[in-house]
Amino acid sequence: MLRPRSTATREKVNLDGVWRFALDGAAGPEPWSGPLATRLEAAVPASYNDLFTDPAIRDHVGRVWYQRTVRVPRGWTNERVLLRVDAATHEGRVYVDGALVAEHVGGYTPFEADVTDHVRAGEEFRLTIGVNNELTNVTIPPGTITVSRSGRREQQYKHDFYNYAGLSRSVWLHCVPAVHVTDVTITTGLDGTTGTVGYAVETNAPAPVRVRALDADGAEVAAAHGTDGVLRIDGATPWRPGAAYLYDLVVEVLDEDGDEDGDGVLDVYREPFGVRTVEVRGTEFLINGEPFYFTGFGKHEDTPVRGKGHDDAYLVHDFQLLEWIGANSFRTSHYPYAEEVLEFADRHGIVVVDETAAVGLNLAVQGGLTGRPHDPTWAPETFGDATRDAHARHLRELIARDKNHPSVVMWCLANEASTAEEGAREYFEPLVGLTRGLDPSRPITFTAWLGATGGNDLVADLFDVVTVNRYYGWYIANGDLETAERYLEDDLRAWIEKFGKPVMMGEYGADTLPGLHSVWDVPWTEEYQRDYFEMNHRVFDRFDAFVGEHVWNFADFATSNGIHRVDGNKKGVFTRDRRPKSAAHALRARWRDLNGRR
Ligand code: BDP
Repeated sequence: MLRPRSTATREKVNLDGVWRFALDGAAGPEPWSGPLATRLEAAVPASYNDLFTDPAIRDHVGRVWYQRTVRVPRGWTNERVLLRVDAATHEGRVYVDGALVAEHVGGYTPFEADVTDHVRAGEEFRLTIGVNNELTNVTIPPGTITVSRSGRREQQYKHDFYNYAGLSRSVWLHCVPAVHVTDVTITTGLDGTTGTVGYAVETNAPAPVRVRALDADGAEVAAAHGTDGVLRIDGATPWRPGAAYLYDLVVEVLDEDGDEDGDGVLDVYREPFGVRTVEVRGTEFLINGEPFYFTGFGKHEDTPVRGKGHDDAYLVHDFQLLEWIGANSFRTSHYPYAEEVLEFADRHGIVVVDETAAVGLNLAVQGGLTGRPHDPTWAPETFGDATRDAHARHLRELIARDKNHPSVVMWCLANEASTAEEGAREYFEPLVGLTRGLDPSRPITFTAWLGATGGNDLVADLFDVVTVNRYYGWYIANGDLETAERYLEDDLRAWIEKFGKPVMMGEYGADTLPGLHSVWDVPWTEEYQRDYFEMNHRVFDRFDAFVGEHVWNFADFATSNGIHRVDGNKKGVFTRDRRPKSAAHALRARWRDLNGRR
């Protein structure tokens, strides 16, 4: 789905700000039918949970309502008017005055509605958006709603991060001309020093199309007519990790005479792209034909007060910290991040493993922790065909949204699903096929949980890169790094020997309380986190097939309550307010050295 942009033929109005807000039930049976009866106001973009002091709002399970009035710019008389919601977590319902114009399930991908027939240029309308945070066995991510003995509806889920909800990203009103571009797909290659730029343009009605590639200075370097083809850029500057270079593809829809009079451009869209290749060969991960070793983190969209609300200040600061520490990459654990994040990564040469929101498709974890038999993960009453259909829809939306970002070098289809359990292959094989069909240009991976090993995993051969999440020295052999080292080495060796593919660490980490110190191996101390990483790195460096290390986590983050968590997950190398723990300095020394050498 194209991002709204201002061009010579398109305009956009950002609808962020403070909106009226109410819990479902508190605002009448049809909250969209008039002004929302409420005293509350909520910031957009932001998760609503931490904005208010009332626990009934923070812990609400169900729908909430946002409302504001919007004036359509008076110049938009002959335009199509679209309303775009970048994210409504996890389900959104949009009303223009009394009319339902859009419904969408999935909290981390955008959706839009053509509202032309419901609005008038120069006039105001009432915009009401209902957002539901419920997770079930057929949503991605999944969850279960239970009712406690005291009668409270509670949301259970199989991931630790807090189930923040609301309008966590921007909302836009934008306009496009009657005949317009609806999609652009760009796939690049390198032929010696020539960049090849495959393009495919879709329009809402048949019309002549012209494409032009501009370099970073705005000079035209290639052009063609037609809805698809390949442009060649001689002496192209590739997009490289740490050295981003972006071109623009200017796509023009022309009138019937093909703009021969110089006055026939019906629509213009502009899509940035980078010329680069990605390939897995043997046990190597290659970007532009050169071996790439991932250094960086699994992150979260998580900040105080805003929750998962996108924030440009944190965006800039987090990327500064990535650069400071020598990280060249991160994984969008455990859901697609705001498009602003990927655009920033494109501009700054940070490599991204783009992950779906499929986290928690695993009932074996509970069994593993309690020793009790667990329900089968892959069954119609738990995660069956309907779950997989939701997963497939989500994958389609993710790839449609992110396919043109040069920073995105790999899709991660799921985090820690139960891939060693009967039914896993039947679940994943069609999703792998779907992903490869939608995007043959990028490698794919998944992250393997502790219970899936080189010996028992049922799906790894379907993927290009094996990403393992391992907590030896934390959940296993806690406080005993010597034993942990042996477990880890055996574990990694088994994956490497069995599959002959590149292996990387998707998560390794230790909860750490800043300010806690010890001369011994005491978990939770700053020294222990540092030594834990050092042990991991010793092991990684023993394997040639090892292609990267993503520490868990970049920063401390909010979780739901639980006996394993004290005010959230503290495995951050930075605190939640982005101060470095001691391990940050050790990582910095290693990663700067590694990146200097590679
Ligand atoms: C892993 C999960 C991650 C958790 C982490 C932890 O992938 O989301 O936060 O464990 O327990 O299993 O810290």
